[in-house]
Amino acid sequence: MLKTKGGETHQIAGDITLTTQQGVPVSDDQNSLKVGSRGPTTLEDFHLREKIFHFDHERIPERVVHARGYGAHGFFETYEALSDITAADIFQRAGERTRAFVRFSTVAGNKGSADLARDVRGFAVKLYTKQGNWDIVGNNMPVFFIQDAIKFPDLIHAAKAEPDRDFPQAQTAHDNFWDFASLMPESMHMIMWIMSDRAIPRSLRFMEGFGVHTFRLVNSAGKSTYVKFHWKPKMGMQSVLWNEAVKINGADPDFHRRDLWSAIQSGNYPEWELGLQLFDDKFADEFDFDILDATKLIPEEQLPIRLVGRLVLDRCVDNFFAETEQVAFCTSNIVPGVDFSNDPLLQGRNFSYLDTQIKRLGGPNFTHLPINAPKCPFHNFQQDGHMAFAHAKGRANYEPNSWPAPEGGPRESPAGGFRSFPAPEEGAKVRERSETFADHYSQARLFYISQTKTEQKHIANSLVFELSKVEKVAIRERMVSHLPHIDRELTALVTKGLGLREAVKPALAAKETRMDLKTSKALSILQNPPPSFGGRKVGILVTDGTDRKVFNSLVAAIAAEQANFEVIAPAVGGAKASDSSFIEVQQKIGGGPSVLYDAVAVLPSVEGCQALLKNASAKDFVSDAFAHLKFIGCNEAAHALFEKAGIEMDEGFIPLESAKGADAFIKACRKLRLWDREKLVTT
Ligand code: HDE
Repeated sequence: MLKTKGGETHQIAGDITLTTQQGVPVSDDQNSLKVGSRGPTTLEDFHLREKIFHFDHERIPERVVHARGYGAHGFFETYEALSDITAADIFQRAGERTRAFVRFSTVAGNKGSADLARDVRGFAVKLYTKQGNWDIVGNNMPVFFIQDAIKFPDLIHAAKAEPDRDFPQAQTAHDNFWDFASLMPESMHMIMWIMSDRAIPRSLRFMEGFGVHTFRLVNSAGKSTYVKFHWKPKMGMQSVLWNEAVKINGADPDFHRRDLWSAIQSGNYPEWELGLQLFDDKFADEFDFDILDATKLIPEEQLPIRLVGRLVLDRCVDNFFAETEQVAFCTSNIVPGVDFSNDPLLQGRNFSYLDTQIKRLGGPNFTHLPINAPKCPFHNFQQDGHMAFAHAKGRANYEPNSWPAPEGGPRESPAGGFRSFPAPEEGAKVRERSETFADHYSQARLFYISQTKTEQKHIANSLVFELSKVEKVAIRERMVSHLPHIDRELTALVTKGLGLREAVKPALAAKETRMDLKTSKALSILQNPPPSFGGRKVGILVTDGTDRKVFNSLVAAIAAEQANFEVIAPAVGGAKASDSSFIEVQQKIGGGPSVLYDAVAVLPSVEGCQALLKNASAKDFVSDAFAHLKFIGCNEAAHALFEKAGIEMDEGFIPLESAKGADAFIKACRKLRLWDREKLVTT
């Protein structure tokens, strides 16, 4: 360290010397160049100017939708060759691994918004195949709000903050959103999804992904098969409760990104299987709905999913900006063997994504960025533009040309090159929606009736919550007027919850709701429980004097289940266990509320618990865990805390006095929540 007149800190270079962007070594990075130490700053200070100029330009426009996101690297592994169905190179060889990058996102909130917003989650996958980059830019819900791309700007304007006041942030609970939705009956199916627990996932690792639109797979003989893409999480699905979501947003607005980061850093790599629903024209013609309508899904029970590979995320980014922020997904990035359908939403997206990248990343050369560049060889005669740093050598920058190879550059490949499926198309040029898109309610009903009673209640509760934030009564009522077409009981629950004095007259329906559709178990989270408690997290509350043996047995049981834990104590410096050994602590009480964990264990000593009784955060820890239906492992000393918090212990409390107790606790945790308790607590 140098001693200086002003007392500022100077750290002197060892191996790495600080330089300007031009490579000029810097002697002093603490002081600008001035005329006398108290005089004016000089304009010739090129180091100061360069440093501040660069800082001033650090921001790029955030994405207009899906601004808040988090990405990770990984690979896709093909289970079996699918050459009978598609010529896509990625599906030609069993066991082959292809590099992948995935970005998860919320839709409505700004880049700095909180992770647990009630929202759709983006699930965008870039597959760096040997025949070019293939982007499957999907969501965690299989349907969408609108049927035609022309309505997208309206949908997003209505969902995001209102333009005069710039709030609310990352919430649909406001007049503009529900005004728009209630005037768009086609959105009702998606409304059921976003009002369900699917919109508040516990972890990005525990949610499904969907390509949403119908695509085509085309084999080398030119035969086309329609396809819907699905991503199935290996660790099962799981969501939080709404009251929990609200509190997580305060306790840890980065909850989802921290969870993904920690899982990958600790070697607990999240994994999904790619599923295909494959069908032909005959199925499409006979299906109850139009396969080009993105507000409809094809139930798995009607068209089973074939699992064809797995996606593993095993590496965090080195730099968030360079990779997650600059990654540019485009639905138009497809490869030979894959093709589009005429879904009008998909067709509009194919324009939008390329267009938005040019605005966001500042020019046409965003494909040169390492995260966006293919990993296979690529050659063309495109050149110049802002920030071009990849270019061909030599003289030929056009073709046809008569320069010999290799100077002559690349040429087209009729045999291996991308060819569009020659679907015969004809028709008058019209602005018209097909009549086959007119059934707006049948699948909204299908989704609702496929849920358990608990899940149905959550849908009703969130409709009541959101519509209670709507100020204009006419908007609330217009929204409720759609519900009779979905389910009578749902209508009654929402009408009552909103305190509407009279029953609302049902909206005019373009088509009557079909009552003959069979329920689909696959649409429910609770009817598809996870295989284990693995990947989940226990919060262990300790004090000085906590029983070491009990603590150790719990930690061992958690490890055996491949779950994780954090220790919470009065001070982050640690706790002294019963045998005077040291317990490492990750969170101070208050900093680690129980909403951050899937289950909790409360293991104070008798004296330690006396102090907890006076601690409001300790009481919140247990009362929230109880209200959020969590399993609570505890020793006898903890009972005083439950009593103080007004909790009546039930079968969700598992005694932790011995190693056997720990196993019983983890076994209970596999159910994730004690749903029966929900009758007793309303949040
Ligand atoms: Fe997007 N969408 N979208 N979208 N979308 C964008 O592209 C758009 C739609 C989805 O992590 C934008 O790069 C239109 C459906 C994801 O970087 C933009 C329409 C689905 C992401 C855009 C839709 C999606 C985006 C903004 C209606 C699920 C984040 C930034 C026709 C299948 C990708 C960007 C990432 C992002 C347009 C509808 C998923 C503006 C016009 C349906 C996951 O181009």
